[in-house]
Amino acid sequence: MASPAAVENLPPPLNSSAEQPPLFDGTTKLYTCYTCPFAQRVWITRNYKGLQDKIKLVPLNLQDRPAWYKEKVYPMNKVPALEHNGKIIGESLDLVKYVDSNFEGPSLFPEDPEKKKFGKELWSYIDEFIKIVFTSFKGEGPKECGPAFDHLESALGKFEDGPFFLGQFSGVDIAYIPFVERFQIFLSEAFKYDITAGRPKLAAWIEEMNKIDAYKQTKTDPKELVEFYNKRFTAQQ
Ligand SMILES: N[C@@H](CCC(=O)N[C@@H](CS)C(=O)NCC(=O)O)C(=O)O
Repeated sequence: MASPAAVENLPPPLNSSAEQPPLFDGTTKLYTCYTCPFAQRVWITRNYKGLQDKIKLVPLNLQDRPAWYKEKVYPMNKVPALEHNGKIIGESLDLVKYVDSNFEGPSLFPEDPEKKKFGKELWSYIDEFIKIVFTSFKGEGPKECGPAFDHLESALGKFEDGPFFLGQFSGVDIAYIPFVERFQIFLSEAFKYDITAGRPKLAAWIEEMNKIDAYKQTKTDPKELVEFYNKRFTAQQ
């Protein structure tokens, strides 16, 4: 098993002129995009479980996507998708669970019933959290999305055996971090808003997350992110 801290040489993204890697040749592949927060969840999971040698990254250039991806691999034409055991599986949250239960490495979901229950609650809140924050970018920003970050702050106070959502590091942290990472950068840049001000638990959580090698290597480039979000959200106003 590879170490979660192993620093990889990342393969370059494939564009429309790239040849398709052999399909169903027995290698497990994660079709991904280095800047996609959904795909990042599965990437962190793979790294944390030390599966760098077992799950090969196949990065795509989404702006200039190879046609074979939609035609032959994943008709939804989105990333992430995992090729495993003769099947293609999509949807990032399902994939975090799938990789956790079908591969070796440390388990990402606690057995404790109270933690399981709270984990489910946070798991079903995430899409709403993302929607609230994205919507706020086109509106009043911090005023609208502040309560969603307060919700995270209060959730982080639920278990005292660690700084993570379920105390110890889990799949729930993996589900949230790619988005909190991006929201922190963009709210600071575009609205001069610090999501950690007055939210010490959120601040501590981000700090602890930043120490996790499996995550560190997957972080997005802040400058590119700001450019991309500026185009996507503020330029249309
Ligand atoms: N619900 C999906 C969302 C995946 C998704 O939207 N990925 C984006 C990239 S960040 C994508 O592939 N977009 C390409 C497209 O929609 O054409 C998941 O959680 O995996």
